[in-house]
Amino acid sequence: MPSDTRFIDAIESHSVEKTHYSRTTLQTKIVHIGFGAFHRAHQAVYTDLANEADSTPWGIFGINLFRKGKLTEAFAKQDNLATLVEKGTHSTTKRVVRSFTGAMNIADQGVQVALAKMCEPQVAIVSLTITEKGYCLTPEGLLNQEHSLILQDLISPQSPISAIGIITEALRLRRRQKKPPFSVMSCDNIPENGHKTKAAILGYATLVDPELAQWIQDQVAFPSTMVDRIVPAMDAHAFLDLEQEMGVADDFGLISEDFKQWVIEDQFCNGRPKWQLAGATMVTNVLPYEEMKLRMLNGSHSFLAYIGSLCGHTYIYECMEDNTLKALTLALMTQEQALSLSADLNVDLIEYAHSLISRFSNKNIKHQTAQIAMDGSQKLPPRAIDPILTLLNTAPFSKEQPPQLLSLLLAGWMHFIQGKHDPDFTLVDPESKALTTLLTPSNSTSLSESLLSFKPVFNKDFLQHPELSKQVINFYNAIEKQGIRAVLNGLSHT
Ligand code: NAI
Ligand code: CS2
Repeated sequence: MPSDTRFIDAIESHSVEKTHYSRTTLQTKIVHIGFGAFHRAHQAVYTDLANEADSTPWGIFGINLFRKGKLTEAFAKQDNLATLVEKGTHSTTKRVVRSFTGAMNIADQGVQVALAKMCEPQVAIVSLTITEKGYCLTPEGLLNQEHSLILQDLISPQSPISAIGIITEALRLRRRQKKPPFSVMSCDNIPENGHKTKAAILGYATLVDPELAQWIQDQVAFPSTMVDRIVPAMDAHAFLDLEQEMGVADDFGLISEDFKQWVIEDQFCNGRPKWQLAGATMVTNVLPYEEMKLRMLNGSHSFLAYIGSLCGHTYIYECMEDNTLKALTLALMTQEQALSLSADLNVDLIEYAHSLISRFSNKNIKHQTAQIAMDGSQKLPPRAIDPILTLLNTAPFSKEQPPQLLSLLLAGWMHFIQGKHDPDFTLVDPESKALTTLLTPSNSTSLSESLLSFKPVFNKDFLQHPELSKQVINFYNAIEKQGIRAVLNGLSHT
């Protein structure tokens, strides 16, 4: 029974959107790893709405790997309910999300408690939002066997610490206990996220137990998904805003934009909620959707994260108030990224680009450029490197005339990671150590040339094209000598 009835009374008495299905029969059928902001404002909402439309509700149990603290106990006290304020440019929806059954931190309760949860017989899906780095992949998309978490898990696979090790161990236990497997569904911004998750898990399982790897190969489904909703990290100001909107404080509460989209490859090995009843699109191949969103939305986000930060903008909506930056972002979407997409989705890409500009312009969403700028080593390959390489063979571009704005994005990242634009700068990236070493000045090589040797971002296909590297270095030098504003003004897209 919830002990904090004050919280429940407050949200009951407030005018909030809420579902009405009975939660007395709500069982954990989904275990979600990476119980961060995005999952709670996206997949949890879709599941809540699908539960309302269907007779068999699916409950979600959240697991955090590395976070510590009493938050999960506080969540139980409010009966595992969470508030969400969805803010459009002109309207706001206050919502209470009712699809959760509980949450835990492995760092507090230990991995065996998490494994026991994942082995409950009715669990049918393990989903993930663990950020790009959580998959422990090489730049080629295979398991990184040298990754520190993987090395540790290979020593003690039955007490794993990586998400990959934990899922594999849970599948091993289920197989031994003769329980059906669960589907593994990635909801991270990674192209072909299902295939990559499968590659990581099979790569790891093969090292631990080849028979188990074969069983996973035969029995477990890894649907890919394209996910979209802008959900900024909460800060003290956002929590205050949320409290004023909802009439009650909620440490689990979030503020998101009002838009949401979810495209899911419909291949599950043990059932799924009827997410289509909540507006999700079920497809046989999610790749074209992922590519469109990752390049046009996320690629532009990374452009604004680096170039916008160098211009002194704290939030994405401020970048959209900067006319030069806004025009360049639209040009990046329509004149570069849109041309790099491999399949025709029958989507009007110009209209899509304008809708993204309008979402980015939403002043009610305080999305920090610095948040998006994090983990660039993981984000740049799918958002900038892959499209550039495609565009070298796509008119009007060529190997001699590479795309300008994507090159500028890369040069912007090279400046950003030096932190000269911000006296309080800290580089947040899983490769920060290697990058910091490359940033140490040497007499023989310039910093930009030195960074071009950073393999997680600049793969050998990229380095095969001297004009491409030259264009990135030219932009790098121009930013250094003339300043970012002069470089932007010198481009012809405004
Ligand atoms: P968050 O910071 O609120 O949560 C991140 C979660 O990932 C935490 O639970 C953290 O413990 C976990 N994590 C971090 N490193 C990990 C590792 N090495 N292994 C396992 N778990 C790890 O971030 P948020 O907003 O939930 O975003 C998470 C991911 O969701 C993003 O990286 C992105 O791929 C995806 N996403 C986020 C959107 C957003 O607007 N916030 C929108 C679309 C997708
Ligand atoms: C952002 C995304 O942080 C980032 O890298 O580009 O989280 C973005 O907000 C979402 O993908 C929108 O769906």
